[in-house]
Amino acid sequence: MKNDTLTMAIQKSGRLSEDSVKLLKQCGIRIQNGNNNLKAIANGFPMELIFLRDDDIPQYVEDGVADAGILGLNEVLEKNKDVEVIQPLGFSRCRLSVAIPRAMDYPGKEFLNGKRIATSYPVLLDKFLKENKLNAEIHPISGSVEVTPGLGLADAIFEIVSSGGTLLSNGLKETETVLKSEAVLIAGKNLSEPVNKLLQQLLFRIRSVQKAANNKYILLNAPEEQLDNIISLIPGIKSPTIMPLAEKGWYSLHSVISEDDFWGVIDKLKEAGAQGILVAPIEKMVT
Ligand code: PRT
Ligand code: ZN
Repeated sequence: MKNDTLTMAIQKSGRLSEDSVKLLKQCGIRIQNGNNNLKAIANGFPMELIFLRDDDIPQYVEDGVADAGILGLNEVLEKNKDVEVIQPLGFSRCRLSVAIPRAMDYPGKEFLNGKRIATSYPVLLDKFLKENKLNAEIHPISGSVEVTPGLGLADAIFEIVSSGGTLLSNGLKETETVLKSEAVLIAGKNLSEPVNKLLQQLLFRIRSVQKAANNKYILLNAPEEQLDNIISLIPGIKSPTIMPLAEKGWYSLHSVISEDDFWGVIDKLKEAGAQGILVAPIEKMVT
C-alpha cells in the first residue's frame, strides 16, 4: 500500500457506479482511463481507483488492499467487516424490507414465525429475526428474490425496495422496513498517517459539495425600511452582503439560504417588499 496515494474502491458496474464517479468529479477528481480495467489513476487528487463488485469492497478495505470505498450501507452491514463508515453520501437511497403476498393478512411481526423467508441479505435477516425473537427459516438466494413467493419457494421476502414497483408487479406488499440505506464512504481502521490525511482532504471536499447542494445563493432588492426584517429572514453564513442601488432608498442583498427553508422564506420576503428575487445554485461551499 502506498503512502502518497489514497486507494479507493468503487463499484465496477451497477447502480452505484455512475453516482460514485460523479461525486468524485464534483470533488475535482477525474478518472483517467475509465472503468474498463481493474485499476485507474485519478487526476486532481493523489488517488488510485479499484473497480470491484460492491460485495467485495468491504473485504478489500478490511484487508487494506483499498484504503476506502463507496457502496450501499446495506452491503456494508451485511458483510460485517472490520471497516468504518465515514460519511453518508446521499445517493442510491433505498430500504431493506420484509414483504409478503398482498392477499395475506399481516397481524404483525409474529406472522413470520415458522415461515420461509427468501433473501440476499441472510446476515441482516438473521439479526432482525433474533432481535425480534422470531423463528423463521432463512432461504439465502442471490437474485430475483421477489419471484420466490409466487413460485411457492417462500412465504415472505427480505429485500431492497426503492420505488416499490418490483414488489407491486410480483403481488407483494411491504410490511416491515428494517433498514434505511444509502451509499456511504467507508475506510480501513489502520490507515497510515499520510493516507488518513488524504482521506480527511477528500472528506472535506465531499462535505463542501454536499453543503453546496443543500444551499442556494439568493439575491434580491430590498427597500431601506424593510432591510432589518429581510436580513432576519435570510441571515446567510455570517451575515448578508448589502449594497446600495442607484435608486435611493433601495439596496441589493446577497445571501445563502438552505434548500429546505427556501419556499417558506420566499413568501415572507415578498410580503416584506423584496423585489427581483434571484436564486442560483452553488457549486462548492467552504465554510
Ligand atoms: O454486480 P454488483 O455485485 O457490483 O452489483 P449488485 O447487483 O449487487 O448491486 P446493484 O448495482 O444492483 O445495487 C447496488 C446498491 O444500490 C445496492 O446495494 C443498494 O445499496 C442500492 N440500491 C438502490 C438498490 C436499489 N436502489 C434497488 N432498487 N439495489 C437494488 N435494487 C433492486 C432490488 O434488489 C429489487 O430487486 O431493485 C429492485 C427494487 O426496486 P424497486 O424500485 O422496484 O422497488
Ligand atoms: Zn453486489
